[in-house]
Amino acid sequence: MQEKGLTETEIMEIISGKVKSDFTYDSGRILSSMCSKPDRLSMKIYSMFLEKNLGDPFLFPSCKFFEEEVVNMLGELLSNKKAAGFIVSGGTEANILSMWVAVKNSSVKKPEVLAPETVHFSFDKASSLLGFRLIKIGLNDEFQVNVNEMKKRLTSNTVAIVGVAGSSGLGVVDSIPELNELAEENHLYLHVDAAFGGLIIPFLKEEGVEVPDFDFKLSSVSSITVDPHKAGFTPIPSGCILFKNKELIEDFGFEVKYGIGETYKQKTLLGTRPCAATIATWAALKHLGKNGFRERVKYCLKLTNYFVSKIKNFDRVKLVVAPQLNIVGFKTVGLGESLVVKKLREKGWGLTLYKDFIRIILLPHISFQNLEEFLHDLKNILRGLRK
Ligand code: 0PR
Repeated sequence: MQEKGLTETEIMEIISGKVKSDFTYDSGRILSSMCSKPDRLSMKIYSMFLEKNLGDPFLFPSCKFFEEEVVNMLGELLSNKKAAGFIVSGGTEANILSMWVAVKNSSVKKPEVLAPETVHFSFDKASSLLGFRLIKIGLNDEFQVNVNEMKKRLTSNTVAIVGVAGSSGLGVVDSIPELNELAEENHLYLHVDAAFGGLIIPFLKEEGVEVPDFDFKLSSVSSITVDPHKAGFTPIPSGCILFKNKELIEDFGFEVKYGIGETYKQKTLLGTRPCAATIATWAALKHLGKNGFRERVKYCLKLTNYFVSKIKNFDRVKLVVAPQLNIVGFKTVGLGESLVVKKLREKGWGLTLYKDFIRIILLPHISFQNLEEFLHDLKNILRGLRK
């Protein structure tokens, strides 16, 4: 740190120079992100409450109100008005919390958790932190978890099973109804990672798109991760962990012994927590309403169908699987996907290679015009590489 502080102008100059190299949602050229441009009002509100700490209910009691309201709104959307939970820093913290509760609520000495191969790497972090063995289960032809294989891997040490509702790579929704049966028969904790799908699937179903049930409608679902900062159009950080009911987390937590005489249990990984993000999340959900989400999801569906209809006819392009949600994975047969991505990035497209395929996530910051331009560039790049 330097002795004398810089002026506001100097600081702004340095920052604007640096952020120039970043992609922006406004350009419509970010094609691989699970996040989108936050709702305008939620960004304004975020900047107004930066000093508030959700981790200090004594000083900032209103924060609790906003957190509870968000939990209630998301719980109701996911078929459970009795859901309990927390606004957390994102899907990673939500998934870690679910596993923390599952392990703590069991008396197994060497706990094991079964999850699909496609599970997000936050479960590897949870396994490393909490000391359970994470067993990854293979997939069926639809890239969903192979439930029979999962059944075979159950042992007396299994404490939880995990399903994904919108996998990170392809947006695949596992057969959560079958996992629900498995959990019910074996009295297991069932966690559903709907970090991305949680705010999309309920509205896709309204449009008649066939997606498996995935939420608390299924009686043995113990917890769900749903991230407002992904398809909920809120500023980062905003994740949410929902538990089936408050009894499930009653014994869990760490006592806070200071305050105004009463003690309470803190049940999140973080202590000091950004309440600005929680109030902004509350504002986004209230401001958009179900109609706002419906419209956005309908638009994403149109974009996805359009993109798929076009790319299907491209020479040497192969879809990995027919998309269930608004995520499309494709391969460029014989033309090296990493080289194709490199060339697309040179053309100013913000996209990444997901393992061995190109992942496109169709969200409202992308216009049909953007897609046309992208398809045009892709076609030219593929043509150039074939020569
Ligand atoms: N669950 C699922 C299904 C996810 O896709 C993700 C994130 C998480 C949990 C974790 O959420 P947080 O990142 O909010 O903790 N998936 C993003 C993705 O695959 C995360 C990401 C983004 C990873 C950029 C790497 C990266 O470079 O897009």
